[in-house]
Amino acid sequence: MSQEHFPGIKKIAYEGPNTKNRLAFRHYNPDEIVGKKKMKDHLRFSMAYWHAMKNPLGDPFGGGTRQRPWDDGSDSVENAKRVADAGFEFMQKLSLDYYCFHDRDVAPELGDLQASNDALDAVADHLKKLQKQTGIKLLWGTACLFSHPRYMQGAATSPNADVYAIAAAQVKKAMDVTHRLGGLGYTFWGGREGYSTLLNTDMKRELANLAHFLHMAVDYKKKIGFKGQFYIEPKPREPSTHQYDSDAAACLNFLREFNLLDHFKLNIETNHATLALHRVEHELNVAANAGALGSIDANTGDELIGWDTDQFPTNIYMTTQMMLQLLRAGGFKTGGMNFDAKVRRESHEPIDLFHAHIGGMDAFARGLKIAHRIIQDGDLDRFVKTRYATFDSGIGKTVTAKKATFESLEKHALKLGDVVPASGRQEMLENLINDYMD
Ligand code: XUL
Ligand code: CO
Repeated sequence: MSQEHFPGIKKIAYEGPNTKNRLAFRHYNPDEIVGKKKMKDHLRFSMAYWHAMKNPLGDPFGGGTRQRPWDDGSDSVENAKRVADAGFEFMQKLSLDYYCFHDRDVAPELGDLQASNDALDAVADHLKKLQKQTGIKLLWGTACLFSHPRYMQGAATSPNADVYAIAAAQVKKAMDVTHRLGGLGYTFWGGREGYSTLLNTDMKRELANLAHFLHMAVDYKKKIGFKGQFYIEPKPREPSTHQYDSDAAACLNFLREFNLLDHFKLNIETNHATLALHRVEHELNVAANAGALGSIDANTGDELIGWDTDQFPTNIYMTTQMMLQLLRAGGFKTGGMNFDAKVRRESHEPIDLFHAHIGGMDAFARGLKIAHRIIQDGDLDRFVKTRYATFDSGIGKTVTAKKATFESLEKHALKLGDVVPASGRQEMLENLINDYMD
């Protein structure tokens, strides 16, 4: 790392909640112990290469606004290496211990597949060197199967077998590189795996092709000895009208139907949950209940705009709810908290990238500490347990033990008068959560 890409910005330090320095952590103190682990081991923060390093910040009405002095926009390997240098300087200055990339974020897509593969290999050598120098790890890799025009009708669900073959070759290469870089995981986000109209779509056939694609990935993983975790990242719409991996429940059903559940966990993204009309804690809970909560793409959406705005998460109530789910599920094993988020188009200066990540990291540090205290105190969990207490004794216990039948329940019901369940006490519990928000 020869040249400094963020001159004037020192390594961001923890200075506590009363500091006036906007380039400091107020809550994220990486080595502070919360429960049994350091904060950094609970949160496992990761930089999303595509947003932090590459996103020019265009929108449907205008082009990019962002100053990225580290990227000359050329398709050269030299440029890609300089972008990587900037990325690793950025991660070091922010104490981001992990990063995630698509093949086409780190290296250019060139005229033919072989040339693109060669460029990717050359940049991967450089990334390996940077990882070694800094100790920063690859959380997961993935392949971009959605930007190139050939993928306009999908990749693993394309109606064209040649497109399907190119997508397979691209994933094979991205898995090789992820493996070579010691990646802890590999993500499949559906990209354009979905459809716009059933008038031209054989959904059954497309899903069978997608399942076979994922089975081939599982086979290849074994073949090359890649031990990283596979993830599927649900998203309901955008870019397609109907995305096949529409939410956590749909993904789990697909994985079960095609015998893939043992090989995949889910990567849950907040703004995707919102687009599916779910709270992110719902999606995390659905995944955790199936033993499939793998990783998190941390961001948030603007509730007044109907698309995937990928904003940095700053809402402490939301991060608290997320951390409650994560802690109850036993925390991350292979996954981490990947900031799949971009600064606003108006925030075009390099320093804005620091403010954005500092805010997100502090918001999750607070959420972690608050959620830990809520769990330690136990009042919330005790309330929930008590709410279901009728299933712990008497007739309810026969249900829990799966001994009940319609006849046995009818016999019991006939003896009952009218029954009024206890209050759900939502407002009291919302007040209880507020008590922790100091
Ligand atoms: C798109 C999205 C992707 C995946 C990786 O909405 O979230 O960036 O995280 O392909
Ligand atoms: Co994502």
